[in-house]
Amino acid sequence: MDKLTAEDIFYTMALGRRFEYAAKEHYMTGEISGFLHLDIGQEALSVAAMKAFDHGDVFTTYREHIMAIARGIEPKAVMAELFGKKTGVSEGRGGSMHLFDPSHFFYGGDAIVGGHLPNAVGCAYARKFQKSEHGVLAVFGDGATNGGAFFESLNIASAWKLPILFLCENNRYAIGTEITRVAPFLEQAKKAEPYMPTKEVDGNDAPAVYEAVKEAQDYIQKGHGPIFIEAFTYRWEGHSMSDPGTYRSQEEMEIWKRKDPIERMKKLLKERYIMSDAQIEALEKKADAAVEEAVQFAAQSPEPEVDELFDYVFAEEVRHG
Ligand SMILES: Cc1ncc(C[n+]2csc(CCOP(=O)(O)OP(=O)(O)O)c2C)c(N)n1
Repeated sequence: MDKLTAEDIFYTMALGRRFEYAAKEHYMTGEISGFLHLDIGQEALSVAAMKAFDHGDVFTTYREHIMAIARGIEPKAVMAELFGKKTGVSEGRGGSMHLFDPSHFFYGGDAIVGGHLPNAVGCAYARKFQKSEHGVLAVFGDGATNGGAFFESLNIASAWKLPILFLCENNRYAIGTEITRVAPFLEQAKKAEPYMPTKEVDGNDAPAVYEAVKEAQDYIQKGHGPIFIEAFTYRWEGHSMSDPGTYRSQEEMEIWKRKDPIERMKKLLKERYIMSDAQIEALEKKADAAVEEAVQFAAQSPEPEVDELFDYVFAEEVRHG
């Protein structure tokens, strides 16, 4: 990974974490409502995967604010969406779980666990049919690998050799359920082994995620069919704002906090890329300013109009002939 990419990944991770803490704060004050799932602790995976997969369509889950930003969507538009404002990326209609921007090939933000996987497979089918350069990246949690939609998606993607990367974000918990209580093993990639090549990666190691996703993107674009990566990481916060997370021990959380992906990236910038403390601090300050600007923009933006409430509810009928 070159220095510019490493710097960009660090900056986006720092921005992402600050963004999430700001979202938490504004949820507490009531400016953000509905559900809010934070990604703190998982920034290496979210940012590096998006930066590496620069040539294709992305389908992901409700824990997607940082992914949307890393994909290139303005932090202002993401924060305004969380605030339910008209200037939000989904015009205030989606909220935290439904960030959607076709101009960045970012199709959610899906609230249904594993529900986006068949959609992603459908998109991969379309891309193959169109002979497009685009591959598809589908990100999902360990919990999603227990649903029928997951197995159906792997099956058809492999039978039809579709250009899709299945990226499992294994943070060990599906709300309060530890993965080995509902699956016979910790490594969910084992479920994909009969269907496609699989790879495991340390999800807190941004360069490792970046390289693995780049390689996988190249693989699917060459027409070899689907591929599966499992990245191991940990979320520091509860499942959502309504979850106090009492099912995890303090000791377990401390172990993972010591594996902080941002501190790790910072160390790398200093040691491998010879960046000074002042240079790193400047990036952090830039991230602070971007988040402050995003919050101000969101707070000052208008609400959607009530008389537009039913727009986009039904598709416009297209008449042929
Ligand atoms: C089909 C379906 N079942 C149940 C739920 C409720 N639910 C929301 S998130 C979640 C846990 C998912 O865990 P995982 O896939 O590991 O993702 P993570 O939250 O850890 O990122 C559940 C059960 C849902 N949204 N959709």
